[in-house]
Amino acid sequence: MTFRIRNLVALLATVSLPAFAADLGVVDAYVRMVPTGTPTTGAFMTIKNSGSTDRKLVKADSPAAKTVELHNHINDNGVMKMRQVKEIAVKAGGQAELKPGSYHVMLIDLKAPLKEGESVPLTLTFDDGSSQTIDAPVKKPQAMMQQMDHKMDHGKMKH
Ligand SMILES: [Cu+2]
Repeated sequence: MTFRIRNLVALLATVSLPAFAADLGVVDAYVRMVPTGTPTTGAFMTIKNSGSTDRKLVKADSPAAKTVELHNHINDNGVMKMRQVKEIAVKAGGQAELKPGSYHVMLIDLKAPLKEGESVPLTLTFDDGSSQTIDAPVKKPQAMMQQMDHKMDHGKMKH
């Protein structure tokens, strides 16, 4: 009897864990191309939650940068500023859009210059303890985005 229960518990553990993590999917991830010598850049993506529980992105990591932070842009009296945030909500049945001018993953102190066409590995950790590693291709921002970004005050952060 004990043996059977133990087997059942082991079986449930193997079955339920991957299914749980599969509720979260990342699409359209990319890292913004920056000129050589620029120490920081942003990573953007859409995180979809097909599950029935609200989730939060709580941490991001990458071997490409010394420091990786979750950021948001806020409008401070008409000036856009970046702020570090503890988490980014991904509502049940919804999605979180990480995009220029909004939430993003900040890569600080890049270890090597970015090259267009290459990919940067990003590991995203969620509040349920699950994590996934994705490859985000390095892309040049569209001209309009670039213009918009240059008008932004990034505070003490060098961009
Ligand atoms: Cu930022």
